[in-house]
Amino acid sequence: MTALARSWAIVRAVPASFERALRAGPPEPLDVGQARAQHAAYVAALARCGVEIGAVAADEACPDCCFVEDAAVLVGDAALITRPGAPSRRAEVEPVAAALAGRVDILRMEAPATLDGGDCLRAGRTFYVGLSARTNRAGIERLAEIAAPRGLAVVPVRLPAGVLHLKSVCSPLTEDTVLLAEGSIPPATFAGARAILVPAREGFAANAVALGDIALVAAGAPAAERLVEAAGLRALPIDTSELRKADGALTCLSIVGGLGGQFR
Ligand code: CIR
Repeated sequence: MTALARSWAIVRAVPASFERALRAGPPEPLDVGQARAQHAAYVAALARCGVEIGAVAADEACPDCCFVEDAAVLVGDAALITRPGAPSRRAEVEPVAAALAGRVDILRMEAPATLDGGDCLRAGRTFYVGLSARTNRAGIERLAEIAAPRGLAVVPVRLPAGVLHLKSVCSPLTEDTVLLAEGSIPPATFAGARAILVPAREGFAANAVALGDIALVAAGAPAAERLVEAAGLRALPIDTSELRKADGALTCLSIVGGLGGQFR
């Protein structure tokens, strides 16, 4: 496994209250034990890739707290602590800010701004940011304010109804390529990056965690695995099907920093 020197990831455990996590889909019961086992396997895979793990304890008052990506966005040497769009998720951010504090500068956003990290995709020097039910214009403007002095551009992306976050349908694979679920949003959205189209039947696998020359890819998506490998990365299948029932994809479960040329 390739060692990713100096890279680290903030992750957060699955609470017992996960059975009450927010979700758009049918209310089939969530199996907390299964979600915990899948989360543990995901964290172990990150560690096997050489990523140092910073673990934050679960908070039973926050059923969605394992989806740590939504609580902060890394912007170069800083982290923008978000104000999540779902009011039930706002208490998630402080422990995540504390975990990030020793690693990067901490910057804040104020009401009425809202932003979820799942809406923010960085490819090269550009952040593409979903304008969604969770992220509003004021949230995007705050991110742009922080990104501009760091030489990063921000491009808003209006999302179709029914798409929770921008990264529900895509994710960065390298500095200049993104995986994109076919039929979700136009490939031309990413002016500075090439979109690699994942067949719609495997749309859930368009969200992968790229770590240098390895990518964690949702299990059960052979076409997506082949596309990732054709792009020159090794695909490592990870089953997070139980977490997906609560609308969580692979990137949602970590905030990864220290990668040479951060592109998440
Ligand atoms: C929510 O609805 O907020 C959570 N159940 C799922 C959040 C997934 N996070 C992400 O895509 N970054």
